[in-house]
Formats: sequence, structure tokens, C-alpha cells
Amino acid sequence: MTSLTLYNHPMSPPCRFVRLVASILGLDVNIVDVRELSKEMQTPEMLKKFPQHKVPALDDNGLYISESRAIAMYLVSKYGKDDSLYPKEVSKRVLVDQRLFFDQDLYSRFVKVFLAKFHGKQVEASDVEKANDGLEALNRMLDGKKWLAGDNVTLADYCVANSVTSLEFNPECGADPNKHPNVKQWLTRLESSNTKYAEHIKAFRDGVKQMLESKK
Ligand SMILES: N[C@@H](CCC(=O)N[C@@H](CS)C(=O)NCC(=O)O)C(=O)O
Repeated sequence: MTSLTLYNHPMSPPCRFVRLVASILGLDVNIVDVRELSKEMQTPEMLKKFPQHKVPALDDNGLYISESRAIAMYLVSKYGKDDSLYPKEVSKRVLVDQRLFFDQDLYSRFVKVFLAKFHGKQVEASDVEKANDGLEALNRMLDGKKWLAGDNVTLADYCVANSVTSLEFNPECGADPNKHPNVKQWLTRLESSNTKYAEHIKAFRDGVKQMLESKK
């Protein structure tokens, strides 16, 4: 029996990132879908374990971890067969860390523009500008590079790609990753680098398609 329980919401991008990493690592995870976040994550028992009341939230045999990036770093460090996704060597690891911290800011810019779709609202022009500024920074980071941090795919690539593809929730939002050539090529490269990632992104796109159809 697995020791890992992941509190998850099927549509949540940070949860999607953690599910992807767990699947790439081949981990057996008990996934508990939390549909009513404000109720189920805010019971006294859950708040004691996860004070932020957010998903993803991981329980590994009584070790409680919130924050998708921290969960991913933990899973690779504890259960990875090697350290290629999250290098042990400090001078390599810091490059991954830098991109993961960058992603925290990037995702917060993107969430404003794609959440508008869920709330049936118009996106603010200043928010679109900030999302595009983030995409431009990412495009510069990828200049002449195959991957975001070092010579192979790392957590940084999966984490940032997860944020970028989340923009697909709102295709007309005015922030289009495909308009940034390095970003576009890198996303395609990532898809062909790993069949699990390719399956994951296909399932995500099928879900988005269904969601967008239901909103018409
Ligand atoms: N920085 C967090 C963000 C997590 C997050 O915002 N989760 C949302 C769902 S996508 C949530 O649980 N919201 C419910 C709440 O804030 O009470 C991470 O990367 O894990």
C-alpha cells in the first residue's frame, strides 16, 4: 500500500504539476479529489495538517507538505531513481531553483488572465501586459537553450510548462505562448521528450476542450 496521499482538484494547475511529477517518477499515489475546497480543506483536522488550506497537499505517512513546487522537489529527492530532474549538485540545483522561483511569479501573472474565463469576466489589459512580459522573459531564458536549467529536462521545465499551458484555459486572453518562438519550440520539444508528458498534456487538452465547449 502506498504511503502517499495527494489532496487534489482535477482542474487545478498546481495539482496537475504534482500529478505529472508523480507519474513520471512512477509513484503509486492515493489521489483524493477535493471538490469543495472551502469546506473539505478547512475542517479543523485538515487545517492542522495544512494551515494554508490549499491543494495540492501531500500526506506522506504523517509528513504534511503544501506548495506544488516543494512537493515536487520532495518527491524527486525522496523517491527519484536518480537526481536528473532535481540535481543534488548545488551549482546545478540552483539553476532549477531559480526557474522554480521565477515560475511562482510567472504563474501568478497567468492565473489572473486565465481565471477570468472561469469567472466569465473580461481580462484587464494591465494583466495581459504582465502575462506577456512574463512570456517575453521566458523566451529570453530559452534563447539558444534546449531546456530551462542545464542540459537535460528538469523539474523547471515541467513546472514552467505547466504554468504556460494553463493559459490554454483562456485562448482569447491575449497572452499566447505560440507568439514567442523559443517558448513554442521548447513546448513542442518537451512533448516529444517523454511519452508520459505527451499523454499528460493530451489529457489536459481534452479536459480544456470539454470545459470550453460547456461554456459556449
Ligand atoms: N502556490 C500554491 C498555490 C495553490 C493554490 O492556489 N491552490 C488553489 C487551487 S488551484 C486552492 O487550493 N485554493 C483554495 C484556497 O485558497 O482556499 C501551489 O503552487 O501549490
